[in-house]
Amino acid sequence: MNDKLQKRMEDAISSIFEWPSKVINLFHHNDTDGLTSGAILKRSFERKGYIVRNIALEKPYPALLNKIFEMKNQIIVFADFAGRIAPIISQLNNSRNLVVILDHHEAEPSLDKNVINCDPELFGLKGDRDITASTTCYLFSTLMDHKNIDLVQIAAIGAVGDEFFVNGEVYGENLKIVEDAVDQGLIKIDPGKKEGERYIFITNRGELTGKWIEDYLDTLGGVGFYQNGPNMGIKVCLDGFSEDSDRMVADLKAIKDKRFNHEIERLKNGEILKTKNIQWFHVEDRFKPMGVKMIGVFCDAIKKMDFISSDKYIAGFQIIPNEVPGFGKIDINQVKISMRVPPPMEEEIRSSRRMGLNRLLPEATEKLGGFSDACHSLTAATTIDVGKEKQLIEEMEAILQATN
Ligand SMILES: [Mn+2]
Repeated sequence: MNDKLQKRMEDAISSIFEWPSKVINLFHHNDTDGLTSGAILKRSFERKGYIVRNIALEKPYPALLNKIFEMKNQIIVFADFAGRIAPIISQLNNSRNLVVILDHHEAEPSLDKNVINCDPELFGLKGDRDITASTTCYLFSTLMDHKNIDLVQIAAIGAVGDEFFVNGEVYGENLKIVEDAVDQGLIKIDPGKKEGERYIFITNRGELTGKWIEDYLDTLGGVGFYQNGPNMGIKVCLDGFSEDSDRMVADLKAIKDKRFNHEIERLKNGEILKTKNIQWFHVEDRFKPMGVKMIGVFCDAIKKMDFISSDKYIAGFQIIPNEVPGFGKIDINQVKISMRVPPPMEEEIRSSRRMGLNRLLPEATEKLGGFSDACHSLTAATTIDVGKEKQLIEEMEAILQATN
């Protein structure tokens, strides 16, 4: 591993061991990478005698961060997010708690000695190629205690699940840990296959592909976000598949199909609004009780359907509930927008004939004081205040028309 990253992690570990509290407040993302990260950290800290309070978050919204940093004298760990907002966290923390960030997204250095940012992006690794949060957390846990190498298969599930492949294979640090899992007899590789199908995990349920496990965990974490799905996902990572987890996944998939089909009917019946370059719709709270990741999944699901115009960007809005499991009521008062493009436009964006979503959406969002997070050229999502939806569409049209 990178020496400087290792040193940073070792500093973080000794700071935790020296801190007077024996409780870890663990906040982790709710996708496959985030759940596997959470599972690895939960087990590793529990082995050291800590009480772990883990809470899955879809995003570290500002209102949530304010609430979290009402704490003092605590140990707080963030996994699979927060690398980029280390400066904001530093300000909010003001040295009162010990904070460790184990992320792999774009990163900024911390400004507080008690906020230790172990994001590998700060050390020259690429989070969208070399290393997932699960691998970052696994390396951290093996530095904490070498015997945690038995958690390598969980790390590999995250490494395959985040879908950063080079020529159909995982790469860099992710590749090293997958090879370790192969050596331990926990993964087999099917050389005839690519990407998520290539890695076969040996589980209590027999041999399962990475893709299959990813779908299972994403369903628990994303569809089941408001129904204790993330904790079931962590339990699956640590203890294996069970009848309970299977039943939960089946129930959640049924909810998802029902909500999606209902919405597709509405859109087919004309509930889709069109401007010059954008086709958009609002699901309000009709996706309840699913998490807000589902608006992006839904945009993906419909982007090839025949009621979709092939030459307009696709935008869907979903209201973010004012509650977060583990926190109770919290005034977020925001709406999420997810964007995709129909397949014919993908090539136009790749060849720069049309503007990528990574520019269009964040620029418009910023004008309205919203919160941009993960924006790529073909998939993007941000959040804005409830009530500004139409304005956001107009801002995007203005940006597009100004550049034409
Ligand atoms: Mn990740």
